[in-house]
Amino acid sequence: MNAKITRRHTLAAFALAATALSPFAAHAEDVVKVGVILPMTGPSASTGREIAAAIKLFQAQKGDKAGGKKVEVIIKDDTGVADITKRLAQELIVNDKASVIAGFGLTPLALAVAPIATQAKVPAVVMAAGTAIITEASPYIVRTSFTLPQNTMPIAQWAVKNGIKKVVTLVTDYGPGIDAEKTFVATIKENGGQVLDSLRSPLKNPEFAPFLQKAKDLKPDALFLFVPSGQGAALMKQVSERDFAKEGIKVIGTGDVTDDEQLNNMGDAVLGMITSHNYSADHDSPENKAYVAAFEKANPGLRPNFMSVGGYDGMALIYAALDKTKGDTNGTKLVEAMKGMSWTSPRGPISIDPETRDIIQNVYIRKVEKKNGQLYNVEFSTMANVKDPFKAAKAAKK
Ligand code: VNL
Repeated sequence: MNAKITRRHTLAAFALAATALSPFAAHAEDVVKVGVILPMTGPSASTGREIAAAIKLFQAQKGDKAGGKKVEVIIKDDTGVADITKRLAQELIVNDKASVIAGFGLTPLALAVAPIATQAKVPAVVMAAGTAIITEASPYIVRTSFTLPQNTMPIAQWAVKNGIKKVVTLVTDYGPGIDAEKTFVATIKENGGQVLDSLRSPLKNPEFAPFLQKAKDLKPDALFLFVPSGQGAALMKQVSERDFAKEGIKVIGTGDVTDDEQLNNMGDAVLGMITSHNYSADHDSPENKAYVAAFEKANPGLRPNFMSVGGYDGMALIYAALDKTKGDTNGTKLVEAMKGMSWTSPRGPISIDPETRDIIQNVYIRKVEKKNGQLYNVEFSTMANVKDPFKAAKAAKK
């Protein structure tokens, strides 16, 4: 009798364990699929690497449940080519039944999925791209990265305050670069400054030397720079070969240039460079110290950069939205749930503007300094709760 009960219990326990392990255990409706499309190879691979690592860290820390459902992340490599992003988005939605798509390493890749998100009514969480217009391309787009006007405005105002009158700008010739240029130029001109030239280098196979030489010959008070994440080291190598400081020319920019992933290899020539940006691995908060320590432990030799926090916060937003809808995956309800959400990120306090679905966040002015033998962007001033200036200007006109 005793033996029989024991045996029956053992069998029951075995059956339970088998159910839990079986791939068919969770009913399809209990699983929420998040399709993440990133450049994992090609020239923007560092962006894919950073975001994928942050997503893995998020799930390792918070588990795989949200709104009572199991969240399954599927990462796909678009190699940075918009046609591939588009095809992968369609496949993830139609074949894999993804309830949310996310990632998008560059502006053209995010814009390529906008019509698909609208048509399928599936939320698309932009974790990397930064052209202001992106959130206007679909009512299903929500952004956890940044906009270039948002990140540029503070350094432009810093330049004005620090007596910089004559400037040259050099940006990468596509959406985010043009947004950065427009913002910087407008702020300088509004304050009585002079723009000697606005130079643009191509996105593919960038060549900086002729532009830098031209900028130096014009003898401005400052040279403003923007290049996308991954190109900063190549640009700064060329900058340091031409002693701008000796000519009395300050080199400033957005934090994309002094990207945390590459900064430490840029050498002492970047010491003292001033930039403005939404994230520094050196940001002094308990949340960020914990984030950097956990990220570096999970990814030895890799420092988390601003792309990584876009991915980490994008996951936090998707989890919070699912919690709020109690696991309802209706895309319209998920986007509604995301609007107005606010929380403390490793970068500081952030929220999703309910009007524009764009991120509102602090932007910091930072200076490259050496700490324990490592180069960091050390924040020394904060502009709190910055809304994308282009959208703020539109809202003011209404
Ligand atoms: C973009 C903007 C990409 C800023 C970036 O790195 C960046 C973009 C890849 O919108 O394409 O740092």
